[in-house]
Order: sequence, then C-alpha cells, then structure tokens
Amino acid sequence: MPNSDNIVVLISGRGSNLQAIHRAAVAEGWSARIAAVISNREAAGGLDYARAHGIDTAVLDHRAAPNREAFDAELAERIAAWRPCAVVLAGFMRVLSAGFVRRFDGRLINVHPSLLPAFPGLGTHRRALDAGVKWHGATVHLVTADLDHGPIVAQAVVPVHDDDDEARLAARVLEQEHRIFPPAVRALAEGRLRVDGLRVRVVPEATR
Ligand code: NHR
Ligand code: GAR
Repeated sequence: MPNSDNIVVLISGRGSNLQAIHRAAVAEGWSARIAAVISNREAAGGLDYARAHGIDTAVLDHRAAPNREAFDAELAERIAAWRPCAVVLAGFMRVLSAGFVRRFDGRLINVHPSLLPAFPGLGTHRRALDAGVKWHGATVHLVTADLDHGPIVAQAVVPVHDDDDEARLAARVLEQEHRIFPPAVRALAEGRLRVDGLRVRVVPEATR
C-alpha cells in the first residue's frame, strides 16, 4: 500500500527537474513531500541539491550490479521502503524492466524531452533538428514497460528556430519541462489522474 505522502525521485544528473518539483511542493504547500532522491550516479548534481535541502539521498550504481534485473530489484527494494505515492523519473537514464514497472504500476511518472510519440529514446534534440521539425517539446507520461509509450499526462510545445543547435533547443525544452512536470507530479501524488487506456484526465485541484 502506498503511504500517500512520500514522493521518491530518481535522477542521473543535474536535477533541475527535481529542483522545480521541490520548489513547487514547498511554495504551494503540497500534502505530499519529496522523501528521497535516488541516483544511479554518485556525481549527479541533483544529489547536492537534495542534501542541501534535507532530503534523504541514496546512490545505487548500476555498474556495481551483476545485471539489469539485479539492479532493478535492489532499486525497487529501496523505493518500496518509502511506500511512495509517486515515483518520479527526473532525468533518470536507466531503462526499467517490466517487473519493476509492474511493482509500481500507476505510480511511475517520467518527463521526456520530445513531443511523444515522436522521438522516443535518447538524443531527442539532435534527432528533432535532423528531422527538420518546426515544433518540438516535452512530454510527461506514466511509465509502462513499453519505453516512452505510456499514457500522456501533459505536453508543451516549443518552436525550432532556423539557427538552433542542440544546446539552445534543449534549454528551450527544459524550461517547459520545469513548467509542466511539477503540476503533473502533484496530480499523481494527490490521486487526481484518471487513466483510460492511453488517455489521461487530470482532475482539477478544486473540484476533487
Ligand atoms: N523504463 C520503462 N520501462 N519505461 C519508460 O517509459 C522509461 C523507463 C526508464 C527511463 C526515461 C527515458 C526518457 O525519457 C525512462 C522511461 C533511458 C533510456 C536508455 O536507453 C531510454 C529512455 C529513457 C531513459 N538508457 C540506457 C540503458 O541502457 C543507458 C543510457 C545511459 O546510461 O546514458 O538503460 O528518454
Ligand atoms: C531533462 O531534459 C529530461 O527530460 C531528460 O534529461 C534531462 C534531465 O535534466 N531526460 C532524458 O533524456 C531521459 N532519457 P535534469 O537532470 O536537469 O532534470
């Protein structure tokens, strides 16, 4: 059973989305709180932010595990100890096995740097530039075993400029991630997502 107010955030890097979520949770007085941040990389900048803000942290190096299943099993145990209402992938770079997803089914959420179903997987900004699309963006989705194909909770669109490079485009998309991810995480944590196949309705805060 989920505990109802612990959010666990998984990161691999800088953690700017973690910060955006944490800031929103504090500023808006969410009933849920970020209880723990778990990184598969010791050097992840997001760990420093978490420590500086009194959030529990753990590092689980996937290279120390004998295989993917073993890493996922240990990660699942660590997460389950918090009985989380939401498990947030915020720039987490390891694909999670079907067994892992099943264990936290309906509580896993990810932000992906493209307008899904376009450009699932890695290297999205380079691929968007190479494909010549005029619009790009970010997607928040529930995580299923089918990589980057879970039910879509929120999306935001940005223009692609003629003189864009990967870095400029990524920065424009990241700004939108920070805008759409926190309210989606909040809605999940507060039980305000209604999922019907691949379609998700977010029940507004007031009319719960
Ligand atoms: N797991 C499942 N089951 N489903 C999803 O939708 C997932 C997921 C795990 C992560 C984030 C995702 C993204 O937003 C995500 C969604 C990593 C890879 C990847 O190929 C792909 C997609 C995403 C994250 N990772 C390599 C791997 O072998 C490692 C890459 C690295 O370490 O730099 O796992 O894009
Ligand atoms: C974000 O752009 C996120 O969408 C992306 O990594 C960045 C993490 O930034 N995620 C993926 O590419 C997942 N494969 P952050 O660490 O500053 O939140």
